[in-house]
Amino acid sequence: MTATGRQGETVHVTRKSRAFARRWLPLCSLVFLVALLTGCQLDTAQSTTVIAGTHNAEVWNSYRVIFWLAGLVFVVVMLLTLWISIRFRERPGVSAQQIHGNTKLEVLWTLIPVAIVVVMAVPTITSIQREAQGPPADAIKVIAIGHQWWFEFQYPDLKINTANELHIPVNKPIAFEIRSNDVIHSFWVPQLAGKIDMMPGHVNSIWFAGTVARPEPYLGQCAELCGLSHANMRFRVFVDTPEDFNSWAQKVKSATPAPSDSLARQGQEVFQRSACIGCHTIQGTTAAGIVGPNLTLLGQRTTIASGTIPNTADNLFRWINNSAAIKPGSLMPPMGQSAGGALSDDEIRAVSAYLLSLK
Ligand SMILES: [Cu+2]
Repeated sequence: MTATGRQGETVHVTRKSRAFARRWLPLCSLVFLVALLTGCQLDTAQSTTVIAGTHNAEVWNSYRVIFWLAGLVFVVVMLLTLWISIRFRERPGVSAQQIHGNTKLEVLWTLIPVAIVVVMAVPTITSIQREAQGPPADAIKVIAIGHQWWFEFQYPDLKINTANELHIPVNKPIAFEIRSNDVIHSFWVPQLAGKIDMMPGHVNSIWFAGTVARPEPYLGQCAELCGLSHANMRFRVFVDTPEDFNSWAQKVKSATPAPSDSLARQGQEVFQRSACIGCHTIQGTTAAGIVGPNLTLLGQRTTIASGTIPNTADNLFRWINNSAAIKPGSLMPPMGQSAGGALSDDEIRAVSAYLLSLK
């Protein structure tokens, strides 16, 4: 091929690639942008980058160093790759260049990653050491127990046992003893702390203080596949002001259920003579079962069914009637006659009113 021929061919190839870029670049950019935005979420309820607890703050210290370093590595490597691909590419009259055995370069790109790993290791190791020191002596002890598929919370010093909705006072360290009653679960409140496995036959521990008090709860959930309703195993953490926490704890401890209206009274009577009391405890009554969640002050909780549906009369009716229709695999047998249980619709409505009256 002659020199002119090669030149003409080059011009032709350049034109073709420009046309190709003009045609596809906008579309590719759009696809990339859409893919990028699908990762965005305005609802940050389960974002670990919203820091509302001491444990998350500790993790965030290491995370942001690693994140920005990884970002820097990405950008530098991409730019270098691009520059090298263009600068040393094969062109008419110029063959592609390869570099072999450049000792200076080899040493340089070995030392840089080592330095990066050292920089990442420092905050990581110091965080691990601080966490390993354990909770301060004045921490409130809470035993968190995973069940298929709900969370039990015991405050042994305060003599409180509750389920699925945890209350803690702001800026007060809480020392958790993490256990499981059946299979492996995982305790995780993205904005506060975790994840930490809840294992049968083994006690794990974690401690943190909630640093931002607010009326809305922090969402928590099981983070270890634990069976059919794993996705329905959620809980809520209320970080209260010290006054709110004390009045909540006082209320739970001194709960003496006395239904005021006749429907709730009828519900209490149905509850007491049914299978309910074999599994559930309601403080101040003869119901003392420990298989299912403790229902003391259930009327105060915002949700039922392990944090999956709002605590309303209609939802309580649906739950008691046939819990497995809401939470597949639920270990609570269907209570409604329509689902093979012993209670009529009226009786379930009365029990719902009774449970809602427990405030
Ligand atoms: Cu799970």
